[in-house]
Amino acid sequence: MRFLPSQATTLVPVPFDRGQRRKGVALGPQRLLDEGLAEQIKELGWDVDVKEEMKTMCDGVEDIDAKGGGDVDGMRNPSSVSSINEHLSTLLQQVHSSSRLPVTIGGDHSLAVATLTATLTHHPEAGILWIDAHADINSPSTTPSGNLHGCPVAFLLGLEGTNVPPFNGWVKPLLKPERIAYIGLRDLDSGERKVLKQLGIKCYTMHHVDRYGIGHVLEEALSYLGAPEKPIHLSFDVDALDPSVAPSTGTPVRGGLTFREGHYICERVWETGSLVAMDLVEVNPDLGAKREEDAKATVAVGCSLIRSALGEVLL
Ligand SMILES: [Mn+2]
Repeated sequence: MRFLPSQATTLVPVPFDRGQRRKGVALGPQRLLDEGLAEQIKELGWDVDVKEEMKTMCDGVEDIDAKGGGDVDGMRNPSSVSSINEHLSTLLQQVHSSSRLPVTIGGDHSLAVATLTATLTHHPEAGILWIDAHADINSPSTTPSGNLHGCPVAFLLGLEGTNVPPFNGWVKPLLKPERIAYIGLRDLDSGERKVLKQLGIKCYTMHHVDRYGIGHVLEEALSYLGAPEKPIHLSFDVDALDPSVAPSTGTPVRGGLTFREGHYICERVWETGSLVAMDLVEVNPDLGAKREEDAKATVAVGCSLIRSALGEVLL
């Protein structure tokens, strides 16, 4: 580990679901913890602590949105999304400052407003590796749904339409377009395609994974982001995986990464020694055709992705 003095990590469960419409994603973090995630990481040789502070605040999100007026300017629940993220960002910056690796467990992907803010405040040079079926780069003015879990990247880039309250009170455009690379994309809105092309953002869709293989794609993405010399933030949305591997998620899209491709990404990022933060988001144990069976599989895969990024190897 290049940027950490010792193997110490802080797990930050954030049971937040207001960046999208489907109930249940708030149950994700507890399910991962119940699966024994903290103990599993300890067995890999890490000092592990769990910061549970966000739970209490997440219990009060309905009130926050009621006071904030609900849906505003085409955005759904901007008040709770902004205030949860502002608090989470402060908490994660403390984790970075204490030289521990923050692992944020969602909850929905709107939480990346905070995780990227904290990482880029502490490591301005960090490259963002975004593993997702979606680009999450809509702005409040381009989003077809108003769901803010589809917008975190736009806020960090400071794209047109993101300079809106309550976010403009604290979110800064800390991310440069050349400091993010996507892998796994396969479901893009038309406004997103346009902005990805305009800004020349590095995108490896599933087409590229099929054509060149995950090994080649990931080497290119890592070298593009400057690893191993530069720090890496890994933001992993479980919907990047094929729904046959991670069925319990809010916006599944067929044709995704295989079990091994997902884990390979995490293993290879660990090998660089450059990981400074990780997000694992969008596990929704309430979803999936075979409810409990699907939830178990998805929770297990969430835990094993985190373990792989924290040094679990096959041999
Ligand atoms: Mn996402």
